[in-house]
Amino acid sequence: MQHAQQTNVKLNTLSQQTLSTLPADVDVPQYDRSKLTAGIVHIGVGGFHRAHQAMYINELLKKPGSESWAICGVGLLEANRSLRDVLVKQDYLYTLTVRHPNGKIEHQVMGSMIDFLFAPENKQQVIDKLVNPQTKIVSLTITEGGYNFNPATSEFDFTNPDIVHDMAHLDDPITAFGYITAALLQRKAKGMKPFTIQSCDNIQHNGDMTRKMLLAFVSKIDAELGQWIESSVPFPNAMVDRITPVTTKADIEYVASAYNVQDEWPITCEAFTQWVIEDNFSDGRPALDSVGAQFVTDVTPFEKMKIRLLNAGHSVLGLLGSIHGYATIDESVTDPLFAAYLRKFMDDEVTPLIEQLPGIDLEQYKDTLIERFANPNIKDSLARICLESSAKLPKFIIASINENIALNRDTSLACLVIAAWCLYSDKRVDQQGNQLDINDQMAAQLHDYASKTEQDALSFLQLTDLFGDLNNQANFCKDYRQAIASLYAPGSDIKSIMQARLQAKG
Ligand code: CS2
Repeated sequence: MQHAQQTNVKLNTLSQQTLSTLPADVDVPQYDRSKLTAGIVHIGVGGFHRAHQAMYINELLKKPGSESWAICGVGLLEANRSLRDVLVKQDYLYTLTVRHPNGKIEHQVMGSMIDFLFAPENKQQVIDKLVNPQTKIVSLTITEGGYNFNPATSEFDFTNPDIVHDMAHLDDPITAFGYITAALLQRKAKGMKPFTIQSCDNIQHNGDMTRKMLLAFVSKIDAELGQWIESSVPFPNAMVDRITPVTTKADIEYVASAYNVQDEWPITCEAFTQWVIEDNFSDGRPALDSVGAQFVTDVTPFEKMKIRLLNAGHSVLGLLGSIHGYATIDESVTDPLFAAYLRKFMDDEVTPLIEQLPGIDLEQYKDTLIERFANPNIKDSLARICLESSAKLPKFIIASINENIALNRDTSLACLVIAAWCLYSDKRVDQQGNQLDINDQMAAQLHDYASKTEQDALSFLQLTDLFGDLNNQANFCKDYRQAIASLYAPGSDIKSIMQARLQAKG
């Protein structure tokens, strides 16, 4: 591997033309990208999509016969403008840097994306692309919040101003629901087949949830379209998994120094990857099972296992670790107390709720999770984990709390996490007084309810859109009051509180 000298030499931009200058150890697309067509339109091209679905498709395109399954990315948000600019400059190519725990690094250049439409600039172009008969699958990573459901009731939120706008202006949509509905209306009118809608977000029953939300939206617009969607649009559920931290300046510099090429938006991720998908598609599908994904008839147990253990585990470390002053997941989980707390949470407050899966050893799965979290080469920031907690925690942690309460089981480890979230939202500083940001659609409400805690210990729980009726659960509330009292005590130390809770569990 050659290293660029620290000079002012201007590096070539990564592009189709400069691919041949890359050293032999970089896995570059050898397939003819000019022959590809976009069978998949993907809405929400974040880091995760580029490390996961786009990687599987890149592997698939290496096989002859799969040319019609390339990806056209779509960015709905103004914030996607710079991504579009970079991708256009780079012929939609980018580097995936896979970092193993032992320090091994692999570089792959992904060639599976062949176009990117920046919706705010040309909405009609996006609708046309969705209507184009080449488009067989519309996939989504719009984050948990993008599905527009009330976290406590899981019902569609008709009050969202963007949704109100889209209901009245389907020719000028803002949301994924608006675009998809506009396109399906045209497909139906033209007698075309619908596309499959494939969610790749961390929501249990992500396909069912997408279906429910889309049908709620469409019900107010066109009942016949609703019936057509119900009877003919497949929404395969899927479990998706690959830890993908936010790209840093260091990642960009690393690619530049390792390969003498300028990639302005490389993606770094762990080596582990998993995709379990229900085999339910309207108009064909890529042979993803030939490149490591798994097709099943029912994904429920896989997704529950992943969301309640991995994603919840992240939130446990994210919130408790942030209060302590840790910055990354690996830093938190290499603290033996945090590792023990996480393991006990997984063993006692989640495992009994998870169905035994044939071929999966849950104990081993949990061991692997802790190893993956501890990967010292993946600097996954707690800030990323705590981002949009209001969309995540109801699905990741509160769902398990509710199930445990119904079974009369203890929830004390999860309870401290909720109390820590309250402290985080209230004080917005860690134990050393360093600032913690709340990046959350519900930031104002979170802060508002949390900031009344010193007058009313249960104030945060009264945010019923998130917590449902937890504030009426006597045992939970008693425990939560204790957690709040210890966290808010002068000079309190999160580790001693965690230790005490662990000991009380026995
Ligand atoms: C994380 C996920 O956002 C989060 O809170 O738990 O992004 C997680 O890294 C992925 O789901 C891993 O597959």
